[in-house]
Amino acid sequence: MKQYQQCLQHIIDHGQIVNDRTGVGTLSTFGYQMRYDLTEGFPIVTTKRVPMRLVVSELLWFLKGDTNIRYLLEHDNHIWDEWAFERYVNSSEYEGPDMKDFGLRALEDGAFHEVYQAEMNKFQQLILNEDAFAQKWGGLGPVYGKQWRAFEGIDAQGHRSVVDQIEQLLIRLRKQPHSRRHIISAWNPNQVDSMALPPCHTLFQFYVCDNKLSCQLYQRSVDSFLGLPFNIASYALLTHLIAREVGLEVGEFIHTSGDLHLYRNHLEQAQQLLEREPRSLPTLEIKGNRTIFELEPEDIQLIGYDPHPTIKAPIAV
Ligand code: UFP
Repeated sequence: MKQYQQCLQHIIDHGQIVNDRTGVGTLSTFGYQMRYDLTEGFPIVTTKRVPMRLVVSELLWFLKGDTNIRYLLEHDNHIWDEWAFERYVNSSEYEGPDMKDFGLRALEDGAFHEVYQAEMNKFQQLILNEDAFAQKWGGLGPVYGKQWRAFEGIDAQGHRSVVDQIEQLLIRLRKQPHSRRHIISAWNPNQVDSMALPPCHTLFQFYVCDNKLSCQLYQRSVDSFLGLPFNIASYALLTHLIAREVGLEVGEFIHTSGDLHLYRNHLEQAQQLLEREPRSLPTLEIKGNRTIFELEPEDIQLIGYDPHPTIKAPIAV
C-alpha cells in the first residue's frame, strides 16, 4: 500500500506551515486524491497497526444513528471521549479542576496530564454507569449518526422533514443502480454549530458499474497520520457493507481530501513510517446474515492483517 506513504511524502514535500485551530500547528496542503481497488484486498495501512476493532465499532455506531459515546465505551472504544468531555468540562455543571485547553496542556505538562487522566476516568465511569449523566453528557450533538439516519430540514412545502439517508440510499441502489444521485451528506449547515466536531468526512457518493459498487468520499479536513488511515479503513468497510446489503460486488474506494495536513508533532512518526516496507493487504470477512443495521462488531473480521507495529502519536483536540 504505497499510496498512503506517497500521500505523507506529498505533505512533507509541499506542505505549508499553518497555525491551526488546535494550537499544535500543521504542514498543510489543499486537494489530494487516492484510489483503492477493493478487489485487490482491504486497504488498511500496513506500515503501522491501525486499530480495526475501533473502526468497526465506530462505523456500526454511525449506522445505528447513535450519537452518544456510551455505545462506544461499552465496546472499549475511546476515540470520541475528548469531544464529549470537552462539552462537560466547559459547562456550569462541572466542578472539578480547571480543564481549559486540556488537549494541549496534557501534551505539554506531565503533572496536568495526571489530573486530566483522573478526571477523564471519572467521566467515563459516569457515562457507563449513570443513565441520566450519559443522556446529558454522553451526547455529541447531531454528529454523523444523526445526519446519516435522520437528517432534518424543511421540504419545499415548508414542512419539517427527516430523511434516513442510508435507508434511502439502499432503496435507490436497488431500484436505480446507475443513478448519479447516490449521495450522503453529513454536513448540515443548520446544525454544524451544535456538533461536538463538525463532520470531517463530509459527503460521499456511490457509483455502480459492472455490478460493482464504488464509493468516493470528500473529507474536508484530514489528519494524515492519525485520522486518515482510520478513515480509509472505515469507508472501505462501509462500501463492503453497503455492497453486501444490496447484492453488489465491491469496486473502488476513492478518497478526496480538502485540507490535508500533518501535525507538527507527528513529523518524526511520519518519517519512521516512510522507512517501512508496505506488506500484503488483508481480506475482509463478514460473517452471518445480519442486516447492515443489526451487525455486531464480532461479525466483521480482517483475515491476514500483519502490519508493522503501532507508532504512537499525540492527538490534537
Ligand atoms: N480528523 C480526521 N478524521 C476524522 C476526524 C477528525 O482526520 O475522522 F473526526 C481530524 C482532522 C483535523 C481535526 O485535524 O480532526 C478536526 O479539526 P477541524 O474541525 O478544525 O478541521
